Amino acid sequence: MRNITLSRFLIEEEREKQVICADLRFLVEIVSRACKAISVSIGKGALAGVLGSAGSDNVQGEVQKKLDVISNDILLEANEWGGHLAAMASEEMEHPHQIPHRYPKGEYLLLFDPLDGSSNIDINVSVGTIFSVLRCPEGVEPNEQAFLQPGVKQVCAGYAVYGPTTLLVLTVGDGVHIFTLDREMGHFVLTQSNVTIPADTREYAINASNARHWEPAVKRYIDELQAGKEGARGADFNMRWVASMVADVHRIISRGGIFLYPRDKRDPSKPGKLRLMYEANPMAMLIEQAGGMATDGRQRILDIQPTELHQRVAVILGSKNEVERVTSYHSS
Ligand code: P6P
Repeated sequence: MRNITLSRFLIEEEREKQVICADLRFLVEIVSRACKAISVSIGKGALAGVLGSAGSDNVQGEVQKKLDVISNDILLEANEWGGHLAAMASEEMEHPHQIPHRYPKGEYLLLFDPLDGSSNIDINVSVGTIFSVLRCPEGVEPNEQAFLQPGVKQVCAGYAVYGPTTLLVLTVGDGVHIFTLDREMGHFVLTQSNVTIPADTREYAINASNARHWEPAVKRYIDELQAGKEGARGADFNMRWVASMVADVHRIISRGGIFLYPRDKRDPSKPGKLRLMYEANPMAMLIEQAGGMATDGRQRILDIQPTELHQRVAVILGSKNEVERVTSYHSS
């Protein structure tokens, strides 16, 4: 597996399995190159003066870190000239980014959270880039409406995690594959293919400081985990919360677990904190492709029909049997 680069993997997916076409292969390669550039920027940190806030807020009303803006710009500049995209959408931009008239357009819509978990940047904790690819409907202007497709319509999803190593985790609908950045050679090398998530787990991830805001179903589920051997589950559980979705999801992709960012009562207008189009949907596709499950507590995330580009959603994903259990508590 050592010598299978991302490019070779994509060529073989295209040639031998007809799973992807040349334009989608090109798109993934361009995004991977942008993630390499983001990894280099992050790696320089304070040495390049890229830490700290950019002095602006994004459309979510969140303080933008310098690296949020840098990462967003890297992805826009890398993708706008290639002729593979109809438009792009980002957590950092209120409206879709149109392809400049001087460049040709393609059939794909690229959505991304350029630097998820960026509140962790200044404390040197893993962060990541999350991306999702849809087809632009035939003959449709690539405005916001064109993006509002349920997650089942994704043709590709992935994330880069910038940690001790930089990894690219990718699915084009044919399983989940992990590539490690070989910094000396400057390319991603396939290091794990057809990743599967165990159906059971003894590890959960949730921000427990929100417990008083949770719905009864989540409260019941977490209380049972915390009751351990003496409780209804008859087993002890462990908890992890990195507060960087990419890092928490990568742990689940790597060894199983359940991640919950449920709806809570703090702001009824927000059915959760995480965004559907460029966080929940790509992660849900990856989790399902790896044999896991992803719901909002009541329905499959990938079936949700979006109404707004930046809409939020409750997220419960990971090991199938645990996600099924906590989802069943919502309906009982
Ligand atoms: P909290 C990062 O800001 C993020 O969007 C996700 O990456 C992460 O899972 C979540 O928010 C953390 O939220 O409320 O625990 O800080």
